[in-house]
Order: sequence, then structure tokens, then C-alpha cells
Amino acid sequence: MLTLYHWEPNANSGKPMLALAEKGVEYESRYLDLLNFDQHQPEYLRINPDGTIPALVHGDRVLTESTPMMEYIDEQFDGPALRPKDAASRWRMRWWMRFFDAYLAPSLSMIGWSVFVGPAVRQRDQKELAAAIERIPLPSRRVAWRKAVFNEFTADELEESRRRVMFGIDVLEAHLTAHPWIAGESYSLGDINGFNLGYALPLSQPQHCNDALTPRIMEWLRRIYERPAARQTWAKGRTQLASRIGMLERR
Ligand SMILES: N[C@@H](CCC(=O)N[C@@H](CS)C(=O)NCC(=O)O)C(=O)O
Repeated sequence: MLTLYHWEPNANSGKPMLALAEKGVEYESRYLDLLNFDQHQPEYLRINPDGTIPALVHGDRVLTESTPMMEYIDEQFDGPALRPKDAASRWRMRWWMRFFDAYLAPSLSMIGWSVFVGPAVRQRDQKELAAAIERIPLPSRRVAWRKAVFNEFTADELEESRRRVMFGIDVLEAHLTAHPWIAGESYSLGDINGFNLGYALPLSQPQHCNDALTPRIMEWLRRIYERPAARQTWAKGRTQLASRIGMLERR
């Protein structure tokens, strides 16, 4: 029995969703509405006491952390291999996954939470919001929610995040000029990871990520979006967040 607790096909939730689709593995999908604080409800905290998504339940195992979760999926189930065999390519894939998770993701997340998550919930009852934030188990997530809801990200924080995103776009464009895929010559978990972070860059950073300035990134994003597994995964999206992917359609 395989159950995935997830939100939209986006960032961390989209990583195991796309990996499972690539492997052709069926799973029970449990959608948690992040904007409704479903991930902090007692029934989910019994699965993942941190109150973060995604979480994968396989038999009596509970797996958290989306990147090692993807490695588990690739190792555990039949289907096309999503990690290269040779040591150098596997190292490159993991190098990039580390860079995506540790450097680019927090910056993109801060920008996303300030322009999407915060405005999406801000008009709700302030007392209820404050109580919902108090119930968040991880102090770091409590801070992120408070800053997003009450518009408290500082100009310096946002500026530094934008600088990091621009740096990330530059190094990714240079890498994809030399290699077709993140690991080098073959599609891998590294591409799944990067795609989930970056599929909306042409919309969120149009002045930095576009056909003229970053043609390799644009082509890479479109090639991934054209994979049946990606189409199938993003069709599960319920909000405008996931529907942003439509802008990768070739005209
Ligand atoms: N490092 C974890 C991060 C999980 C995480 O923070 N997920 C976000 C959604 S992308 C979340 O659950 N946010 C809920 C919250 O902050 O309340 C992973 O890769 O799975």
C-alpha cells in the first residue's frame, strides 16, 4: 500500500508525484490544502509530526524529505531508472539536487510565499490566522507563515533572495549549454527536482528567464513538460499555481 500526502504539483510535493508518474507507480493520493493549514491538523501530524508535506507512506514506513524520498521511489519500484549508473553523473545529479534544495529553493520559496501564499490568506480573520500559526509545530515554518501572512519579509531579505535566484538562473543556463540534462546525458531525479522548482520561472522572473536570455533553460523546461509523466502530474493540480505550467506550451 502506497499513499502520498501532498499539495499541488509544485516544489517539494511535485517531486515524488513526478517521480512516481515516471516510474508508472500507482499510489493513493491524499491532497492536503496547504492554504487551509490541513498539514497542521492532528490526523496529519500523526503521520508527520513536523506538519510539512510531502509524506509518503509505504506499508509501515513513513518517508519525509522530498529529495531522499525520490531516491527511495527510484530504488524501491520497477520502471525506468531515474538515476544514472556511472559515479560521475550520479555525483553531478546529487550536486545539483543539493544546490536546488539548499540554495535556490529557500530563495524561490521566500519570493513565492510573499507574492502568493501571503496574499492568498491575508484577508481571512486575523485572530484565526494567528491561532493557526501558533499551532504550527516547526518554529522555522511558524516564522515563514507569520512573515508571509503579516507581510513581514524585509526588503533586504527579498532582495537577497532575488539575487540568489538570478545567480541560480545563470549557473543553470551555463550547465544546460554544456549538457542536455542535469546529470549530464540522461534525464534523472535532478531534472525532476529542478523542474519542480523552476517550471514557473519564465512567469515569475520574466526579465531574467526567457527565450532570448536563457534559451537552454526554456528548452529544458519544455522538454520536461512534454513528457507524459509531467502532463499527467500537473493535470492533478487544483489551483492557479499549477496551471502556470501552461506557459511552457510551444506556440
Ligand atoms: N525539506 C522538506 C521541506 C518540506 C516543506 O517545508 N514543505 C512545504 C511545502 S513545499 C510545507 O510543507 N509547508 C507547510 C507549512 O509550512 O505549513 C522536503 O523537501 O520535503
